[in-house]
Order: sequence, then structure tokens, then C-alpha cells
Amino acid sequence: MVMACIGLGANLGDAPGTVRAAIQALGRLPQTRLLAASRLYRTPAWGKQDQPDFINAAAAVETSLPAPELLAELLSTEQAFGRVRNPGEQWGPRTLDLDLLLYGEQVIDLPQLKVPHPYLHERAFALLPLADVAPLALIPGHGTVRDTLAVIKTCDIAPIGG
Ligand code: PH2
Ligand code: MG
Ligand code: MG
Repeated sequence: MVMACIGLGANLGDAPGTVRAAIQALGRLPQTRLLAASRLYRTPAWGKQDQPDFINAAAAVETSLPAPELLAELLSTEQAFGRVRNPGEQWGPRTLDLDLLLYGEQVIDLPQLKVPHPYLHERAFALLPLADVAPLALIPGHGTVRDTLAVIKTCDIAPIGG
């Protein structure tokens, strides 16, 4: 069994409802148990800024799925929640994005899967929720989630009520 951490993001449709339902769906994946879920955060769009704010969250799961199989489950869960991928579009709006942020302390460098997520250490919208569920988890090559979060700007991000 491995503890994996998943980042959730949405900025189309009922984003808070989708993120809450997706967290529950993670707990129903095969060979996988939900350990913890973060608060939901409203976050300004990063990278491509002319799009609606996102709702972001993170979940920690315990799984015996190998990382590529877990990724495949995440992609099919995105589709089940109505995700449509536009070829060539990076960082555009989406109904649901599920990113494999951490898989234990493993470094994975496959064409379709990089773990830790390559931008994790510089993204407050991913680190702040992750610190709710796994503050002491190690981001290989960087340090703990808590220490990595301490050196980046987070002031424009706030948890939402409910
Ligand atoms: N995801 C992106 C690009 N930009 N910005 C925020 N605030 N939240 C996201 O989840 C996000 C983003 C690509 O996956
Ligand atoms: Mg993403
Ligand atoms: Mg993604």
C-alpha cells in the first residue's frame, strides 16, 4: 500500500459540487481508500489568467494500484464528470482536473506521468490544500509540503465556507 496525494481542480459548472463529488468518487476507486480530504479553496487562475477562478482541493488515498493504473482511473473519473480535453490547449478551463501530485516518495518519469507533479512546488493552489491532508509528506527534490509552502505566496487564496 502506498499513500498517494491527488490534486482536484474545477472552474466550469458547479465547481464546488463537482469537487466534493469527485473526492467521494476517489474513495470508490478499486484497491483504494480515502484517507483525508482538504477544505475547498477559491483560487485565481494560474498560468492562463483569462478564465474563471478555480475551486481547488486535495485528497490523500491509500492504494495498491500502481501509479500508471491510478492515473488511468483519475483520467476516467475526469471523463465521468464531463471533462472534455481540447487538443493543444494547456491550462484552459475544465469541469474537473485530477492530478497525481505524490505517489509515496517515488519519483516517476514516464512520458504520460511525472511524479511529483512538475509544478507542485511552485503552485500555492495545489500546496495549500495538500498541506491540509499531508503537511509532512515529502516532495522528492524539494522538502516537506509544509516547508515548500512556507516560501511561496499564498495571500490570494482562501478556503470557501461549507
Ligand atoms: N490548473 C491548471 C492551470 N491553472 N489555476 C488554478 N488556480 N487552479 C488550477 O487547478 C489550475 C490553474 C492546469 O491544470
Ligand atoms: Mg492540473
Ligand atoms: Mg491534469
